[in-house]
Amino acid sequence: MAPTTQRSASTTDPVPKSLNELCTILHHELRDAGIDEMSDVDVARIKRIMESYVSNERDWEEYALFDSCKYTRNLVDDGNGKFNLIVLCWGEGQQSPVHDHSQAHCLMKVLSGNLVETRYAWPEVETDTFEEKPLKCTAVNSAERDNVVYIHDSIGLHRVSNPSPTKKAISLHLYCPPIPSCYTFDEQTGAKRASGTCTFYSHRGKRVQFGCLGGVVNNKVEGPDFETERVKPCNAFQDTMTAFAPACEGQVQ
Ligand code: CSS
Ligand code: FE2
Repeated sequence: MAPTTQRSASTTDPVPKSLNELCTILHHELRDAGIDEMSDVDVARIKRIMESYVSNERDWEEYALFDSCKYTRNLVDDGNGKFNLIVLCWGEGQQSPVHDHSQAHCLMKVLSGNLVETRYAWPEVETDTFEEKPLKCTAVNSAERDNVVYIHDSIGLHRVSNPSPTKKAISLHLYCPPIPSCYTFDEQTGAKRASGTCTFYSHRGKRVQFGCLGGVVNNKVEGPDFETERVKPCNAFQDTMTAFAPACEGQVQ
């Protein structure tokens, strides 16, 4: 991150009164943002802005789409390519694999339910051996409604879980810049693999049946992945998210 100059006063922070307002504010705040341009101060400000939005179900119910086999990723705003704002819906016991964030800044706000973020150190690089080593857990953070968690590759890796066997959870994720793909890690061995394309379950409340990274033009889903995904069976989305949500990985162990 770039060096920071202390800017004062959270009193100058805009306070979004709705999810739409949060989108507008983020477009303004992040209009020039890129991977190198977001300083610690910028991150802290965006975190405060996201915290100050009080989750209101009416704002996000159209994105609250669940799948019994995996958590879903529902695109709210593509940030004109500068960022992605995504609603993630976590069924009872569902979780992500351990993953990195492709050098992007990731801010996760809980909209409903409770989530657990388990952090890990990057695996030690073994240059001359292929020794398997469990990942080292560095922190376990619980996040409640309206809490915001920040992570970046400079902090480490993480897994996000909905630990509840009875309650769903919903979170709002800001990625700046957007993450087209990342790496996932085996907790027991540290083995790393490419996630494949991170796809969406819905775009602005419209279901993307087969998973697609492409844009939405005139309400029609477009994108290079779409045709190839079509040939897959009904769980194609699961396949396109191979690493993020392998078949029913989602049970908390
Ligand atoms: N990075 C994961 C969720 S935890 S931040 C994803 O986008 O699917
Ligand atoms: Fe993450």
